[in-house]
Amino acid sequence: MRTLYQFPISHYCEKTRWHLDHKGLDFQVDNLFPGLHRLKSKRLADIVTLPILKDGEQVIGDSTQIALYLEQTYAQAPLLPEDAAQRAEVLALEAYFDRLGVHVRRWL
Ligand SMILES: N[C@@H](CCC(=O)N[C@@H](CS)C(=O)NCC(=O)O)C(=O)O
Repeated sequence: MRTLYQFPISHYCEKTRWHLDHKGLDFQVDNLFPGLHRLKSKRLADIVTLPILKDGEQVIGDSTQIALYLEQTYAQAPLLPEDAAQRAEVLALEAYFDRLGVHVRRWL
């Protein structure tokens, strides 16, 4: 079974939900309480942020790492283009919007 440890309101967690949905992968969510989530996130992946995905025995933290893991593990419905230049561009855009996300969160 796949479990996504998340905050429902987090845009990083939403990004991972989109990736799982896009690949047609079933998952259950475990909604954690902000602050107390660190008890579980530290134990699971030794990080303090969500999302964290548990896929069988695999535990992956960070929405970007989860996307790369899904892409490598599940071939269907690719998240990234095959062309190397386009792939690099998508990853650069993704990193850019991840940084922007921090400012959006602060503003909200
Ligand atoms: N780079 C991380 C950022 C995730 C992130 O900042 N998550 C926030 C929620 S929007 C979080 O878990 N914050 C909790 C904390 O810092 O204690 C990712 O892409 O997963």
